[in-house]
Amino acid sequence: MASRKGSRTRAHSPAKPSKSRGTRETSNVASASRTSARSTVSGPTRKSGGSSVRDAATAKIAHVEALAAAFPHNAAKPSEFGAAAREPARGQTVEPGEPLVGASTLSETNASPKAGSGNPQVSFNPASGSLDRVRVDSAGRSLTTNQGVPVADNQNSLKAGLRGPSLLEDFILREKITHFDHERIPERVVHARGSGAHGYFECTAPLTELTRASLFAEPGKRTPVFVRFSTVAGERGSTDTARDVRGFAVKFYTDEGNWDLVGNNIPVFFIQDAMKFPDVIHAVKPEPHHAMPQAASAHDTFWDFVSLMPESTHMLLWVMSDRAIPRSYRMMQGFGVHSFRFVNEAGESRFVKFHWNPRAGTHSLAWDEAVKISGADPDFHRRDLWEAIEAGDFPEWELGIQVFTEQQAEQFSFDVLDSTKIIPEELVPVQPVGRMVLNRNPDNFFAETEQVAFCTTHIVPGIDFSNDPLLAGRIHSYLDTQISRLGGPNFHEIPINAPVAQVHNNQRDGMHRQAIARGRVAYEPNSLGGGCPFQAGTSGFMSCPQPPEPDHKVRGKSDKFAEHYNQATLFWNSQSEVEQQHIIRAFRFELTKVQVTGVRQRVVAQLRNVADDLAQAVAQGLGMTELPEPLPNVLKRAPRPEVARSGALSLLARPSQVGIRSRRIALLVADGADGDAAAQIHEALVAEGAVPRFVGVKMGNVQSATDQPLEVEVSLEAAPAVLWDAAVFLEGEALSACGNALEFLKDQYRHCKPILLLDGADVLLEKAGIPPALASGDPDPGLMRFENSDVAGAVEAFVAALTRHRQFDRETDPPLV
Ligand code: HDE
Repeated sequence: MASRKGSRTRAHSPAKPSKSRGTRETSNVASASRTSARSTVSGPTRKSGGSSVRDAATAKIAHVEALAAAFPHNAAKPSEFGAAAREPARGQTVEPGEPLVGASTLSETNASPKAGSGNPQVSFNPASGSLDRVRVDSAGRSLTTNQGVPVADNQNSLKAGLRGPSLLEDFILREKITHFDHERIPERVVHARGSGAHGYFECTAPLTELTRASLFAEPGKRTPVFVRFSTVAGERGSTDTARDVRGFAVKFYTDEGNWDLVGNNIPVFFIQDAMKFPDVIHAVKPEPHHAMPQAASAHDTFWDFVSLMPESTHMLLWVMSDRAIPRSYRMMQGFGVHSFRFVNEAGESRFVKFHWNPRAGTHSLAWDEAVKISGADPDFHRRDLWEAIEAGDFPEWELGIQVFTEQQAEQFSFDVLDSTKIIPEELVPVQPVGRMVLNRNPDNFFAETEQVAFCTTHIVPGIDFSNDPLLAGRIHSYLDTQISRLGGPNFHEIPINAPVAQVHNNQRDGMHRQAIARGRVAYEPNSLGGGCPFQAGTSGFMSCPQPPEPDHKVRGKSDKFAEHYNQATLFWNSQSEVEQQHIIRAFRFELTKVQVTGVRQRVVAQLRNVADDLAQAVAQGLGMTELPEPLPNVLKRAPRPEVARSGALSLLARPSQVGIRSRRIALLVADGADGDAAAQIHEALVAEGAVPRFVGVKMGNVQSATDQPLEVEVSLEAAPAVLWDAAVFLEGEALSACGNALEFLKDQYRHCKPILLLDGADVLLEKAGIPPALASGDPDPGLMRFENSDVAGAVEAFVAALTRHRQFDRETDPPLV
């Protein structure tokens, strides 16, 4: 028999078990009331006398009676109705006189290494909190079965004789194989391919005027986050660098519960109403008859659908832009897309849109590069994120908000509930309010990144939904999908999903339940649990009241939703010339893959409503001799857009704020390279935070001209040009004899990357067929030739070019080399 540790009585304890307090005598049954306590059927009609209480069982009965008496009726009931319901009352609650009142069993004080310490943690749910409680390490441990039984032999199955048949009896083999057979769970319906990391969000500006959300309460306040980036269309094992929207989902583990901001790297969406989501996804996914193509929108069904859905036009411009082939997850923006609401302590609400801006700047791949990376390293973005965090180069974003009122929204030419529209920053500026830093890789991909469950319904007091009809569908979809993906309604208990805030409710049971609820009360209102857990009243989550719409129950959209092209034109006009060219080429590529000419025609007709120069260029690329008529416009007269050009929409608007940190640089070496120059360049680039590596024709050492051996870290065939941001050729002449090196140089050139050439530049350029100057005759600032004696000058020019990322002046269509 174990004793309860520490006194747990309350001052107002109605019945005080005198000497035996703190000790439950679970044997020694004596009095009549004690006898009734041993029965689980009925009990005394009169209360047992407090003074005669001597043991835990009768004490519990007395305390329960006292609790029940404290609730003569449901005092909170009136607050459910009429005007009172606007301010829900805090639930009625009475503190029980003894912790044992809430116990499921009097025997809970009997300690055991499994059942627990015998000292229950009252008002506490250890299933919430940090991941330390479930992290496993096997150092110094022997192998066991899942039942903890040590395994003697992990090499051989059990057989009847050394050459005999295996035995069904081998429970160890069967447990191992059975678990293996069930290792996979269904992949996400969309966004199946992704990578994640832990970090924190730090509030930099207090937002108490706008929202009561606790994470924005004071500058310096940090909230843990887990972030998952993803592509949309591809399956779990598909390539990272497909042309696609990127998911940007952030789970904030706030002290008032989890908030999931499940956004994308593009601020608009293809459709306006959730009703069309299965259609757009079916159209973009591999075609159902032959399951092709994987992770690509370049096929008939996608373009057939979107060209019949003019509201997709704006999004199509973004997806055909370089936004859809980011250089890195670390170098892309994120957006909440929908208008949400901020609600302050006084219950006042305003609309809010969320923006993530990367400190590393917004940078993208070249399309030809993205295609080649898919072969060279399909995990390109996953590796990049992992390596940056391991190296201590923590990715960072600034969180910005656009806040506006209902009255402002009414003035806009577009509807703020329409997710195919942005709010130009010229209309509502983006104000910075915090920063997010990703500083820890997961321990285990499956347990964390695969099992993390984002839901738009995970929202905290101070934030609320708007009536965006796309958001409404998401509110249903995410919770629903996790139930089948993660096997039941208890996915919130999987450690990566569990909040750090305490969880207390009356939800019970279901597949894979982890929490063991103490006590017998699983309903509310109750008196037997002291009213707990009680409703929080106005300190809890309160939905923001919204004025009713005039016509109830209608399937339709407001008139402003019918304008489909203004913002597509705005996006087009806001791009630099280079970006426009990339958009044209992306449309050309995608539509060339479309086989039905009528669909191609329809897309060009759609583009005529955006800009004729765009439609014309795409049509030319497709060999169309005549431009089709523009698609008919739903609106007779489109409203005048407020903004004709918005600088913020160009990727070039956000250069790197961290210089060339984490940029991967190939230092190509061959016999005869200047070892001193190689070492100096390497050192200078490391000092800038870049990641230079020696690349050679094959692994091993090359003999430098200065006699010290240079060790090749990776070969040209294992790490081709597309995996590097820039290259330095230290010994051109020797390298010019190698086809792989020439190919490397050509790709670096074609993808507009900075190239630094030292010894033997002339012969190398000549053999690769690379023009030493731009087509205009001007020198190519990204193609740098230096004497070995001027390493300092070479590095300076190289770093400056790399900070600009690409040398687009060099680009031609088709490419020169
Ligand atoms: Fe999603 N989306 N979505 N989506 N979405 C899912 O939830 C859905 C939409 C987004 O890393 C699914 O857990 C509907 C917009 C991200 O785990 C699913 C609609 C935006 C992720 C789902 C949308 C997103 C998802 C699939 C239209 C940008 C990955 C698996 C009404 C604001 C989260 C899952 C992660 C995932 C439904 C539209 C972003 C099926 C019905 C708009 C980043 O529930």
